[in-house]
Amino acid sequence: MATGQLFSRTTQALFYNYKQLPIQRMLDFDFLCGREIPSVAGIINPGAEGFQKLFFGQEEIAIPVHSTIEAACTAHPTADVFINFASFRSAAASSMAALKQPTIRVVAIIAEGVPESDTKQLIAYARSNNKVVIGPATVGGIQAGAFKIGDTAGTIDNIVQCKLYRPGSVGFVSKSGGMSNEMYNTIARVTDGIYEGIAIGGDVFPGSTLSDHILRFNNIPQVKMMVVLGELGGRDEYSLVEALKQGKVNKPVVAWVSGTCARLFKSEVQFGHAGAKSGGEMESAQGKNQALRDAGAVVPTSYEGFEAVIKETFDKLVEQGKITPVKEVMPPQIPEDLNNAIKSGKVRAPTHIISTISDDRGEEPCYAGVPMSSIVERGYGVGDVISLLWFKRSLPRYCTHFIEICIMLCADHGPCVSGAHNTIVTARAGKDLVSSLVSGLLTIGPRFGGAIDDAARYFKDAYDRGLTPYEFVEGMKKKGIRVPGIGHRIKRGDNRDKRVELLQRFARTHFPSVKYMEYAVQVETYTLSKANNLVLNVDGAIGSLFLDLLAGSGMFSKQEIDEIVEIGYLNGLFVLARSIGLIGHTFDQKRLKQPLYRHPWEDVLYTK
Ligand code: Q5B
Repeated sequence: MATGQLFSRTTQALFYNYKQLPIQRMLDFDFLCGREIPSVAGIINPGAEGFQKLFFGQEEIAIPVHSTIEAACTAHPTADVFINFASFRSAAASSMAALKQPTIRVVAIIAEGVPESDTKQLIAYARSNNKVVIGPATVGGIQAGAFKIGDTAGTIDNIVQCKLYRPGSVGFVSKSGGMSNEMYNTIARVTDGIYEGIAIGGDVFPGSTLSDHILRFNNIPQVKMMVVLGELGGRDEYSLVEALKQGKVNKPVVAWVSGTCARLFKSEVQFGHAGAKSGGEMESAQGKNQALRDAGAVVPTSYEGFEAVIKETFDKLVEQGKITPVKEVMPPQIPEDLNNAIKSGKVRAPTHIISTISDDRGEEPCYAGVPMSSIVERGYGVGDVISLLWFKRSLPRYCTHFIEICIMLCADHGPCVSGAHNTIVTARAGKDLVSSLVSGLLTIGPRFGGAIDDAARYFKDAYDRGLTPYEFVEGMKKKGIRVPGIGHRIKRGDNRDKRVELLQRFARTHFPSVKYMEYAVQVETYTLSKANNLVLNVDGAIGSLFLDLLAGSGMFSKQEIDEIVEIGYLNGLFVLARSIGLIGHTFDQKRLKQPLYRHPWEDVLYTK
């Protein structure tokens, strides 16, 4: 293992697998420490590329995302730490790939449960290539005031409380990541704080050992004393005992091996970590504590005494003039995330969208307050769903039935109408469903299918003002406006549109009043006297009958009816209905494998 500093204030990492929270915590730590460059140079998210927005203090920054380890290493040749947040299934392969990159020097493996045989291979490769592995099953490590791996040391509040935003004089190494948080706190209380802290992880075979880090700390001038927290199980602590005995460590070591309570159990016990298993005397916490004590480490008689011996050792070094406690500095305030601040009620923020028709935030989506399950249980149809989402109320069954009839009758009118023609041409040009559909939908307008709203507007205005059909039609003619809802390319006085008849028959049977429709029929009688094609068409029938539905159902105020007519809800019925047919035409052309459409020359009048 390398002999000295692992990290500095300019160290940058590549972060494997996008995990927003630990990356943001690293960047928040950077800001707290006053780093000039973010500690995460790039993110590797297999299969994805681009940028990920994160905060660096108050600024938003875009961190590059790479799809492979190789691409990330090429793009960021100075990033020499690889923080691996892969699952236990893929952690070994990705860690090995990272170790093989010439630019990567340190690999931290967070996953628990990495197969031991894989870890051994990683260790062997790292050792023979002079690289460092921290973990698996670790939270990582931290160099105070310089660089932090992932979630190490927990929240920003904890980091501030443990004074990890600036370096102290203590090198700390532990097996447990959870306990390292506790120890950062303890050490901050009784010394001038941590210089560097590493959690080696709780597996039987850690990538780097307690003694590896103690020997490294011994070579770092800023580290004046070391604190070790081991645990029962395995014999890792004995390599530290050996190093102490051989005089390889010349700075004070304060140590404790936890798990002394294992003796209280009658049978063998396994604690949280894979390696924390009580075994023979050598593996016991008592055995290891005694061996460390005998080798010259300062070892208390219980965990409760740990803090006191750390303090004593530190105070002695201060007295001896070996430590000049660092001067306290005030870390900057990390701006709070808006979402957290809102959640805690500290701030309020304006919303950017208002929505009143549906809500998917609860257990089940609701349409105008009616839960999905009620819609299904009550046997609602598409007419009810339209009435909830368009009109924000449950309309009586005859109204929703009428809406459904409109949808069914307008779903299609053959391949020759302009919308279907466009869809067919588009589908035959090889375009996809949505393109084919919208090319047909875009033809819906004042002449084709999109005259329902105007029909409702003009019929309502004329009827409400008491105009006779003659006055209305002639008035429109004077203004040069064709009466919306009147006229058809195919239908005639002697070949009425069946759809119009069906709608009228339904309304006459079920609607309380059909005054607007009767008015439209009178208008038709007058226009038919002028020309045989000036029939009341399907748009005119729906427009006038919807006025009757709105006025006769008693479900809408006068103001609401005016608003519906003014906004223009009713063309929506044709758009929705005809989408069904246009989708059908698209599938039909694709099914029939129709080639590119080209209009025949013979059908074009070429003229100058
Ligand atoms: N004239 C629909 O016209 C059409 C007149 C009029 C007074 C009128 C025309 C029109 C209003 C818009 C409307 C919806 C363009 C139609 C639909 C869905 C569809 C379609 C499908 C489906 C047809 C001949 C003479 C001229 C005109 C006069 C015509 N309409 N006068 N008011 N409304 N209507 N659209 O046949 O003296 O000779 O100059 O704009 O309601 O789109 O099946 O195809 O389901 O897909 O091309 O049903 O009526 O007649 O333009 O040659 O006019 O009649 O001023 O008089 P045409 P033109 P003049 S339903």
